Amino acid sequence: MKDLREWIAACESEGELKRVKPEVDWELEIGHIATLNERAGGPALLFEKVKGYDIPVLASTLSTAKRLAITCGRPTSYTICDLAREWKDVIRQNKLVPPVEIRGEIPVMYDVIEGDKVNVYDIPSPRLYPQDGGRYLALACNFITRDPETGWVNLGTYRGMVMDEKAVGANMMGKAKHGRIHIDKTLKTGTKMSAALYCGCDMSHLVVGSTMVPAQQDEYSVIGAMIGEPVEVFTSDLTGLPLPAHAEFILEGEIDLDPASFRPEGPLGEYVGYYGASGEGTRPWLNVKRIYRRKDPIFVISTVGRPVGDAHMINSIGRTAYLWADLETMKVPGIQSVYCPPEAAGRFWAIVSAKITHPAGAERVAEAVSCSPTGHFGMKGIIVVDADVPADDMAGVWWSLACRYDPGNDTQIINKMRPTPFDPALPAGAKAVGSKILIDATTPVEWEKKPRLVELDETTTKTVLERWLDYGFDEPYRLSGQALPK
Ligand SMILES: Cc1cc2nc3c(=O)[nH]c(=O)nc-3n(C[C@H](O)[C@H](O)[C@H](O)COP(=O)(O)O)c2cc1C
Ligand SMILES: [Mn+2]
Repeated sequence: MKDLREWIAACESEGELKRVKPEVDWELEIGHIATLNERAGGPALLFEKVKGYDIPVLASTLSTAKRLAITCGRPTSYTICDLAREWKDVIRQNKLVPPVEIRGEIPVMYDVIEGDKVNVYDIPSPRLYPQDGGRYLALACNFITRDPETGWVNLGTYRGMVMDEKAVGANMMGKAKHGRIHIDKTLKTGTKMSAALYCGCDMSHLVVGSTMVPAQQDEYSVIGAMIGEPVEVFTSDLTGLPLPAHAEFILEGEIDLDPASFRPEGPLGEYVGYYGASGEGTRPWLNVKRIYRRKDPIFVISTVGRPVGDAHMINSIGRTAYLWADLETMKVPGIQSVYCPPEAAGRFWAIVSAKITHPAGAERVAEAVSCSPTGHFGMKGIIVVDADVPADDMAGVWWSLACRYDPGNDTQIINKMRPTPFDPALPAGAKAVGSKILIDATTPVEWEKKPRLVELDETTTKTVLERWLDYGFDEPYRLSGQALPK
């Protein structure tokens, strides 16, 4: 999709969007409505009247698989696992679609606000939770920065707290973050880094901006691959950065990299459902020199916070796709499907369905996950199930844990792993090293006398599946997580 308006229309036609007409407050009320709505699996919300503003606010964008499917341009019956399988193929085949530069009428240049007129309080940034340190403008925004050595442009979803009329926090100092890599390289020759942040375009920008796309890889090209058409950009005469032509808002300027200039920032309710690693501190900020807005712009937010909200759905699809690609790249045999459940914040647990052919085969799969680029960091539980159970079939996974898992024999605890500092289960001050569990929930291949499975008759099943629609069912029969019918 080209822009947010097409995304909203697509959701609306699928009954996946609700317009909230009564006036709502950016102070706590929007955050609370959206959070409660997401917990109940509700629709995307377009708040049409925000107190003190004439700019609508879009929330709860990606908190169901159906809206993720709409975002990826796939049938709404697709599960996260189905979507991740296709994304994994894009990654494996490196099928990127680079952005194209457009000239002429640029929708987001409808309004260009500069100098004294810049006031970020003109945007209805919410304060989500009572213990949050302030109003957050960048919740569903991507920061755009450039590698001064290679020219690589990065998009990263980093939170941004409103600090004053022309200052928005830029929370990208985490060591592995690509924005941070750009900061470190820029610091070799100076202390000012050009940057922009934007929201809008369609929601694939948020999915890709908050996924760990490898360094030196341009996220615009990954978005292009996801939506099947190049992202349209224009080059800014202020910073030289490629900016998305169909964004709703773009804020552009520079970040002072001298730590003496950093300002108090945070906390924000984190995606684990607690305050922790990214609490109060002094952090860099974007000195906003220019704001671009579309005609009748729509602002977009995310609630972060406790699972399951949009942040966890994004984690789930991105980590599932990249972990799956890792396992195939590592040539781990027999992988059927992979799933990082959003309920576990989309990153702490992984389930892998695999054809096991060796007595230690399941351990091998779990160890591969544990050492992979995606799984080595912050993933603390890995469950391997047999190939007849799709990784995202939770009933099947529980059945495997109940009937194919003997804790004494099928569990390995690894006492030294790299946790995420966001893990609230580790004590404060001792978050450098964590542990992880590998669970083999497969029936041992070496058993000569295997438990006798209750099976369906193959011929009858085939006939029944062929006649499925005749019986009055609306759609052909398919379990999620299985290969899609061609
Ligand atoms: C709503 C939301 C807010 C996020 N906020 C931050 C943040 O403030 N700082 C951060 O380092 N990562 C944050 N993340 C995670 C990053 O987006 C993610 O790690 C991404 O890979 C960063 O991009 P990069 O890999 O190009 O550095 C957030 C993710 C979401 C979905
Ligand atoms: Mn990146």
